[in-house]
Amino acid sequence: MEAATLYPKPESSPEREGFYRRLRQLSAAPVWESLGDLIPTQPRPACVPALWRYAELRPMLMEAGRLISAREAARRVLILENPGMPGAARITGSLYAGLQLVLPGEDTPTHRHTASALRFVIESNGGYTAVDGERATMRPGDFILTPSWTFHDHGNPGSEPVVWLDGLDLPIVNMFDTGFAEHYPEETQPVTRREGDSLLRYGSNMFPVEYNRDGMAAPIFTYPYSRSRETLQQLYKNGPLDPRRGVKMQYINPVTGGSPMPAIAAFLQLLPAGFNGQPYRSTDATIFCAAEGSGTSRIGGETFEWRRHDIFVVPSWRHVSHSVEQDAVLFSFSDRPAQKALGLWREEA
Ligand code: GTQ
Repeated sequence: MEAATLYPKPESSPEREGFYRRLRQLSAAPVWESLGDLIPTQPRPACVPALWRYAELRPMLMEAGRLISAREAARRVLILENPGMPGAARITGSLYAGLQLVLPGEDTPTHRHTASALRFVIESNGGYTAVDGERATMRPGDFILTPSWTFHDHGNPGSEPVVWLDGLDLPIVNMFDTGFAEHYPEETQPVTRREGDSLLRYGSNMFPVEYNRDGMAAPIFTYPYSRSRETLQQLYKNGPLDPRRGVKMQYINPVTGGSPMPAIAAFLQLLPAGFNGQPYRSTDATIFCAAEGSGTSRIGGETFEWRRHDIFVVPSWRHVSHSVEQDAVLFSFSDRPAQKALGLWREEA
C-alpha cells in the first residue's frame, strides 16, 4: 500500500491559526495546510462507482415526456449524476452524461455549442440526429458524434419513443471557461446532404482526392452498430481474446487514427459467453452502457450486476473486471485523449 499522503498537516497552534486568518484576508493561504490534498500519492476521485438501471430510469424518462415537450425543454434529458458529486451535472469528474428522450412527432431546436457530444442509441425506430445538414437515422447501438460547434438537432418521425445516452465534455469545457453556444436561425436546419454521405465519403477506406483534413473531429459522424457488432463477432472467431477486455475496439477518426473527438474516446467490446475477466485499471474514469446481454462487474471492490441498457461508471484508478454468462456487448467512453494530450494517462493491467 502506498502511504495515504506524503504530506500530513503540521500541528496547529494559536499563533499559526492567527497567521492563517490574516493570510485569508489577503486572499492567500499556507500550502502546507493542504499539500496532501493538492498532491495525492494516487488519484482520489470524488467520482464513485455507480450503476443506473434502465428499467428504473425509463419510466422516469416517460414521465418527463408527459411533463414537458422536447421543444420546451430544448433537450429533454435526465442527467446521470455521479452520487459522489450530486448537483454537479457530472457522471465522472470530467464528463457529463444523460438519457435523452424524443417522442413520436417531436423534434428539438437546432443549436451548436463548443462542448463535443456523443450519442449511444438505446431505443429508436426511425429517430434521427442531424449534424451540419446531414441526417443520420438512429438505430439501437449506433454511435453518433456531434463535434464541437456543429449545428445539430434531433427528431422522431416514427411511432415509438427514441432514447439515447448522451456524453458531453461539458465539465472540461466549463473548467476552461470556453463555453459558447448559439441557436440556429430557424428551428430546424435544412437538410443539405443525403443521408449516409459522410460515411461513404470518409468511412470507406478511401478519401476524396484532394481531401484536406480540417477540424479536430472525425469527418464521419455515425458509426452504425451493424458494422461494429459484426467486426467484434468476426474478430472473436479470429482471436486472441484479451483476458481483461475481451474483444475491445476503439472508435476512430479515420483521418488520424486517433479518437473521434479531441477529448473523448469511445469503445465497443464483446465479452463472449463464459468470459471471466481479469482486473485492470486506468486513470480515465469510464462510463459503460450495456448494448447487449447482462453481466457482473467488480469495481474497486464493489459488485455491480448490470442488464441491457444499464449504465455504470468506473472511477479513475479503480480496478475493474467483467464477467458474463452469455455473450454481452459493452459500449464505453472516457476522457482518455484529453489525458493523453496532457501526458497524464496511465494504465495497469
Ligand atoms: O443534444 O445537444 O444531454 O446540448 C445536454 C446538452 C444534450 C444536445 C445534452 C445538449 C444536448
